[in-house]
Amino acid sequence: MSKSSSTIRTTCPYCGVGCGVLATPQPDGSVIIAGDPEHPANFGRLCSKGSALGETLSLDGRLLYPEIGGERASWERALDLVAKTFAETIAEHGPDSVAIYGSGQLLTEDYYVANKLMKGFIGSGNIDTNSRLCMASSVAGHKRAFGSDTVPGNYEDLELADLIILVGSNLSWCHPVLYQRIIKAKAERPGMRIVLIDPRRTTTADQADLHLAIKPDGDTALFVGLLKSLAERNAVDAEFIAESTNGFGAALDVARSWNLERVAEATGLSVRDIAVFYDWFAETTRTVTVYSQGVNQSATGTDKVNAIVNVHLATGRIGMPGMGPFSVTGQPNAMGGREVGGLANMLAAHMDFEPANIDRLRRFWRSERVAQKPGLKAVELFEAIAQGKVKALWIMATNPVDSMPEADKVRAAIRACQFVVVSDMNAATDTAVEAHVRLPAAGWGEKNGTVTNSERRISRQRPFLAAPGEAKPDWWIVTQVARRMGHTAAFAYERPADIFAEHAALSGFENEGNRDFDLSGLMHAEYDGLQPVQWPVRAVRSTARMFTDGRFFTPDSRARFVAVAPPPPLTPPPGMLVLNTGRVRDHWHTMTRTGKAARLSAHMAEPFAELHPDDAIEKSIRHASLVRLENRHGSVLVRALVTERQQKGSVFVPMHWTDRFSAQGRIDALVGGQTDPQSGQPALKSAMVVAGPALARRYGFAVSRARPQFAGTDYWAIAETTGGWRAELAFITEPEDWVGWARSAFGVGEKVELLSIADKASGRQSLALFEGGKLIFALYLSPDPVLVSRQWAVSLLTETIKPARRADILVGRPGADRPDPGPIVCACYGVGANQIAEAARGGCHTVEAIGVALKAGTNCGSCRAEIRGIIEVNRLEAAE
Ligand SMILES: Nc1nc2c(c(=O)[nH]1)N[C@H]1C(S)=C(S)[C@@H](COP(=O)(O)OP(=O)(O)OC[C@H]3O[C@@H](n4cnc5c(=O)[nH]c(N)nc54)[C@H](O)[C@@H]3O)O[C@H]1N2
Ligand SMILES: Nc1nc2c(c(=O)[nH]1)N[C@H]1C(S)=C(S)[C@@H](COP(=O)(O)OP(=O)(O)OC[C@H]3O[C@@H](n4cnc5c(=O)[nH]c(N)nc54)[C@H](O)[C@@H]3O)O[C@H]1N2
Ligand code: SF4
Ligand SMILES: [Mo]
Repeated sequence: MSKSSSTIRTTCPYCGVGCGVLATPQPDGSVIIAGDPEHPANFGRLCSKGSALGETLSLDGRLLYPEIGGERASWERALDLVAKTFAETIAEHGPDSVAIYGSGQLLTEDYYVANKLMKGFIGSGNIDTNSRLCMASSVAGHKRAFGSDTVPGNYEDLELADLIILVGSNLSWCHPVLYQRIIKAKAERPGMRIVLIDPRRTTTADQADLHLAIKPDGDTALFVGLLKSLAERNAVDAEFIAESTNGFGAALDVARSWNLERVAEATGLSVRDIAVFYDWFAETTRTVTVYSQGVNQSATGTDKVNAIVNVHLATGRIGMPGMGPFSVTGQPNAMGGREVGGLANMLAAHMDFEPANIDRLRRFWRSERVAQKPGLKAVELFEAIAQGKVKALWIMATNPVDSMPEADKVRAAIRACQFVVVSDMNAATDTAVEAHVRLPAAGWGEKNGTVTNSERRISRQRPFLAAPGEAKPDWWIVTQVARRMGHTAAFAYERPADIFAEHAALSGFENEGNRDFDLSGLMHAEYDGLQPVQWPVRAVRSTARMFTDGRFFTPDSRARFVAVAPPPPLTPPPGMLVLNTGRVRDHWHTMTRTGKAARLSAHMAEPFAELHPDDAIEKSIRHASLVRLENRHGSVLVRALVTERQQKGSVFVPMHWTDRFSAQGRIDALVGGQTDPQSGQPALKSAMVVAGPALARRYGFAVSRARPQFAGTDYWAIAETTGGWRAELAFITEPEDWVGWARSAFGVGEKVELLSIADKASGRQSLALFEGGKLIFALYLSPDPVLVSRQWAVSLLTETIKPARRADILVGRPGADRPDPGPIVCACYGVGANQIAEAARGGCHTVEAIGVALKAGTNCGSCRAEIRGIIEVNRLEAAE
């Protein structure tokens, strides 16, 4: 797309890759979205989620006005109430009786003022963020090793590397544009190798030269064993160790007993595979180790981080092109949050809670109330709320009722809390519906500020839409409350640029190069036109790589080895499975935005549990039937997906489904509150659960024009489609009257007659309503999972239907001229699995050939790994 005069340069609000986006509003209110060819994170590429951003901007479900107790209120009243209640609570019970729970989806300017209010002027450390669930172990690991929370490298290093090790990262789905950059570099330099370390065979494995399907939490053992192996074969950089580090001996002492056999036992990997990995690492100088939630979200996450960093320090592979440990961040502004002190144990500008730093802030902010000690970390915070110790809570841009461990307890704690404020774009998230005060936040496209991506690059998010209703940006809301609490001068900002200038000034304040985070070169930068830039930026120059001189931010400037000992293996109690949780390609977290885009919802339309075939047989769980997962914390009901990709003994469930989209799909209801002792990050990937079949008497599938209501139905999952909704259903107990059930589910009055057919022999039954040429709803019921083509049924909602077709529709039979495209694989062009399989059988044996034939995979490219998988299977079938 060419850039027109109304095109705005902004940044994608999803993952930490931080892609530049060109947004061009159209006269009809729609917005054309394209990748920014000049942005150094993506050079014009976007993934499926980024490409579909224009489809998530509708006002459906938006919170448009402030509300108190569910009633519309003026901003004046709502802000007064929040300020007054916070002030009174603090006056009566002290500053630690209040808290803010924020998010890596706030912009840096929003985050800066929230932190300043809590730590600088309320005087409590009680501001924590969903980054505690996300990056806290990386932060703790960085600080132990480097003395600062510094990501050393940049994206270019991934293209320059000869060996890329992906640990606990499903990069192809979670950081797709970065993944594509790697795959392109590998295509150009086939000598480049990729190793994936993940218990599951994800689509990221498809391009890996070696996939190590490690036992859950086996990572520390694997990297400790690697340290020993490197030392033994003299593959360490003795000079770097001597000049630039401390603690090598102690780390090696712990590692000595970890020979290949012991590592094999702890990781479940073969000695041969481990040896290949160790050989590759030893012989490849240009090595980058990328890690993500399979590392961080663990009870031993910080140790995993340091086990990884140790091998990079031992080989001196840090701070150089194509080398380094690389924690890729999840949220668009996970890094920005860390920079402003969004974590309860950090102060602003990457400063720790040390007396000199507290005093520096006191002087800089001119406040005598700066918090003296760290506040409560997320899991502790919600415990303190449950215990009534924290009495007023303000939640911003996060949905803890779905995303926190022990999610049912978190919901109960929020319900029991005396005063809960939620700032969100949406009115009815599972968290917002529990709030006393709801504040309408401006969202992406409306907000103005900065974010920092995984490679320390600060980019602007610029507005191109007016905020709807009375929605306001988060920085404004916080500033207004702060002023009403009496802090007028300290929060006199008029615009985000004022906040950014102060943030940059603080980072440079008394910073003689002894603190990593320094934006002093941007203090007077022209904010509106700010180009993407990597920090530190001292005296104008930006810094592409850190630690290039072998100096670190510890008191003696040396990096530290941490003597980490592998934990005992994670063994589920008899009869239980390890619950692994994470993401799917086309949804973002609790789906408040991606759930609005039909093409994103088409990729995976219901919550599921991936099980290994052996576990499925043992537990009598059939593919596509229902499975109940439970433990003492809670229970979920999801679809069974039996697959060899899953490791035996564990089950994978996505984190995305909430009470808005499913009957019983909130997976965090089952995750316990165990945390890493260093970082306080919860172990979100290793709960223990019992899995068993849930015997559905009847399964259903429906499409409908209006959003259906299934309250009381055992299993339902709904997804938005073009023209309406689709729903998967299952009934453990059946309603007595199907017609009555359908009327209430689809909102059809008594007087309207429904079409219906039933086949006694097969037990199949369908109900439908047509109005003129329109299908209002169609419901298919069957004793077995319903086989009707989903794509076909969905397409009926946008077609004009002649009366003659009604009978075929009732039986669920596409016309002979309408082959079933199958589940959508390519979200951009709506190409289904059956179409790709057909083309593969017909001779398209490469992803490129499929692209020429069907266009699939030719836009964002996020589906290319899946296309490759389908080609493989069908080539084999064709050959048989
Ligand atoms: N499509 C999509 N992309 C996203 C997001 C999204 O919601 N949707 N969210 C963003 C955010 S905030 C984040 S934090 C990132 C997360 O990005 P990732 O960390 O890549 O994603 P996850 O799926 O959470 O987990 C990654 C992998 O860790 C593996 N794993 C589990 N246990 C272990 C273990 O013990 N060891 C190892 N080595 N691996 C293990 C899981 O099997 C999983 O495949 O994604 C970002 N990008
Ligand atoms: N079991 C399990 N649980 C997990 C994870 C896992 O892998 N497994 N991953 C964890 C991780 S890494 C993360 S990051 C969290 C994510 O979990 P959450 O942060 O809870 O998920 P989101 O859906 O991103 O919530 C963001 C909310 O902010 C709103 N919002 C969007 N933009 C704005 C804005 O500009 N201002 C305001 N005020 N609101 C806005 C959205 O509508 C939405 O309600 O989940 C964590 N929980
Ligand atoms: S990779 Fe996709 S989700 Fe992540 S920033 Fe880029 S376009 Fe957005
Ligand atoms: Mo995250």
